[in-house]
Amino acid sequence: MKGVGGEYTIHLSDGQDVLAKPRGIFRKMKVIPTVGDYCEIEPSGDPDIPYTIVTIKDRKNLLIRPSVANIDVLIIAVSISDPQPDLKLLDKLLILCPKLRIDPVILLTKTDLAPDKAKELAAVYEEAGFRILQISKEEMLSDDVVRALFRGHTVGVAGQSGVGKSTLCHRLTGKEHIEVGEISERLKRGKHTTRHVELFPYEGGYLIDTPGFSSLEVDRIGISEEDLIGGYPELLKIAGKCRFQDCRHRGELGCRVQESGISEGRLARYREFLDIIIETSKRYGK
Ligand SMILES: Nc1nc2c(ncn2[C@@H]2O[C@H](COP(=O)(O)OP(=O)(O)OP(=O)(O)O)[C@@H](O)[C@H]2O)c(=O)[nH]1
Ligand SMILES: [Mg+2]
Ligand SMILES: [Zn+2]
Repeated sequence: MKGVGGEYTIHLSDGQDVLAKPRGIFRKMKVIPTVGDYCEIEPSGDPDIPYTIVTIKDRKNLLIRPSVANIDVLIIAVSISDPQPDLKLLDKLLILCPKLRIDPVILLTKTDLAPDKAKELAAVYEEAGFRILQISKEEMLSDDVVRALFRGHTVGVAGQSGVGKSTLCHRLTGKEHIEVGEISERLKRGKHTTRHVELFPYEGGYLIDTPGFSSLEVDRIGISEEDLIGGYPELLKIAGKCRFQDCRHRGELGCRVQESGISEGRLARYREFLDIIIETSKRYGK
């Protein structure tokens, strides 16, 4: 659940929390126990730290910053206003998710501030093939939606500063363990940040709220052309339909990208990302 100074809090299958230290072998193998890991423990004989982590299960995925393992679902929070939606960040996160075997769910927040704009944006991403949920000051996710989202899953909440990630976590759990910041007028960003990553048991799964998720270091994770297309279900639908088998949908002869129904904005961002990938692979010889 969390690790502070080499001591880890382990949430047992019976619901109990216990303290454990990793076996020395992990250090030799350069394996760092990470929040989100599934592990096995044994009694250590030390009354202060009564357990030893003896095995760590193979990970489904591992994020470096923030450091979390085995995320199943990523709620990507986007506010319709205050701050303005950063669709480039949204699309980047949507590209990243399939690469890391994470199910993305888009959460439109603050829809009370601009209901019409919210409907429009929701329609764009729904048509693209994503799951999109909406909340406002008055409206919260239904219990059924929440239960299905969390059951058996480790769920992270990502998004720009100030979109309402902490507010969501607070409304879900009713707990104040996660700070909510007023947006500072001068900096236009939230005031405080949680200092360490921590999981909270919730609805048969786990919830993570960490401010580090705002950028998720998307630019440092090597994205290939193949990964890129994974973030565009609408383009996957027309795969092989253009005149050229290897069409990149950048205005080639006989390109049928218009039939995909992709929005202008998403197509422009796709082409922008593609340019960067092509440029980078040229520079480093692939
Ligand atoms: N109008 C409106 N305001 C909201 C809503 N949800 C959150 N807010 C406000 O938005 C501000 C920022 O919310 P936070 O939950 O702190 O945002 P955050 O995403 O955790 O921000 P960081 O921790 O900086 O990454 C707070 O003042 C909230 O009261 C909403 O649905 N409608
Ligand atoms: Mg926050
Ligand atoms: Zn094409």
